[in-house]
This record gives sequence, C-alpha cells and structure tokens, in this order.
Amino acid sequence: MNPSSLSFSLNEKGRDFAVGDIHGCFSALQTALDTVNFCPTVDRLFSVGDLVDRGAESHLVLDWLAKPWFHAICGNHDFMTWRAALGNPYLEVDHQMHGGAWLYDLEADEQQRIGHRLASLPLVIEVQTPNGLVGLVHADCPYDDWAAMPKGNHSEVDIDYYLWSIERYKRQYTVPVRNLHALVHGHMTVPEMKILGNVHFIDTGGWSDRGHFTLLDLHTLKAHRGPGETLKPIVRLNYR
Ligand SMILES: [Mn+2]
Repeated sequence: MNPSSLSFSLNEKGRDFAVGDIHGCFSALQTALDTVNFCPTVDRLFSVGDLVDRGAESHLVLDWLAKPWFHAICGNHDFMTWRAALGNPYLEVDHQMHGGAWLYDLEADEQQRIGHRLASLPLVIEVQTPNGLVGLVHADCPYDDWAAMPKGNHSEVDIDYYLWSIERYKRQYTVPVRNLHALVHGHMTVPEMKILGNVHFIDTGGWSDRGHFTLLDLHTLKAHRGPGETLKPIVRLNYR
C-alpha cells in the first residue's frame, strides 16, 4: 500500500514546479519543461499523480521516477495500475476502459516492477517554500486544517478522498486550508488553473491533444503555461 507522506525541505538553489496529470505524455511534459528552462541540477518537479494511463508513453514511468529531480504522489490511475500489476485489481473501476490497456501488453516482470514502484509513491507531499508550506494531494483534501491531516496511517475514507474526490471543485468551496500556504491538486481537468481559497487545480490537460501543461512555481505560485491549446470545459467522466 502507498505510504503516507513525504516532506521536502526548502530548495535554496533552484526552483520548484508542480505539474498536473501526465498520463504517459512524458515527451510533451519535457517540451513544457524546456519552455521554463528547467534546470535538472537545481530545479525540482513535483507531480500531483496520474503518471500513467491514456497516453502513449506510460511504459516510460520508471525512467522518469528514477530522475533525482522528479517526485510524485499517487493518483487514482497509479493506484489502479499498481493494484492490477500486483494481482489485486481495483474492481470498482474498469482500468482497461480508462486508459489502462498499455499495462496488460507488458511482460509480467515489467508489470511487477511498475506495480511495486507505483505502490511506493506517497499519497501526500509537502514542500517547504520561502512563503510557507505547500501541500500536494491528487484529487481532494477532506480537511480544512493541514495540521489536522494525519502524518501516517491514512484511513481508507481519507485515501478514497485523496485519490478520487471532486467535492471541493464541484461545490466551488472557497474556504482556504489553514496552516498551509497553498494546496495543489490534479485530477479535475480545467481549461486554465483554477484557485479556490488557497487550493490550486493545475491539471489543464497537458495529456490531451486539446490541452496544455501548467507548471506552477511553488515559490511564487505563478503559473507558467506550456505549449498547446486551451481545453473547452468538459463534462467530467464519471469513473464510478
Ligand atoms: Mn485522477
């Protein structure tokens, strides 16, 4: 099972960026990183999860997770992938129908390697910045106070929220999360970065031919727009 939380200290030498769902579109991500002159020796990139499924390069996920400057939390697609790869599929959603077919084309040992690596991703990352602590959770946070978040042993109910919920977005809930400078989510695909209180939704569909990646500078909270189009508001796909 995914471990709890990882904390990163202040990056005094370079910049920190967060990026939304990648979904196996690593080449397009690299193109976006080039537009901000991303420097692998000093900059860091934090993914809010959903590294795999849908895109054509999901099989490259282990190469990316091996990069010392790339850090990721677990999204619902990473979760479905590791559960299937390790022989315990998540039965509430048809993984293959939601972009997961690539996994089943791989050799069994490669599936195992990917499964173990994705199962080791944390559910929560917090990053210290010059302006305070920034949190990353894939889909949603059930707490109004970051200090109330469990540091370990997340409950099944909380994990379900972290991975799948769209409640905050659906309700357009603007109460900020206390004791936190900013919270960053992916999962909910939006035409441009959406801010509710201090919660930033940054999945602008860089994984889609019709969208673009947003790179959110965690030190300044300035959003950098990668190349590509602007998605039209979409009717959200219901997983379950
Ligand atoms: Mn997701």
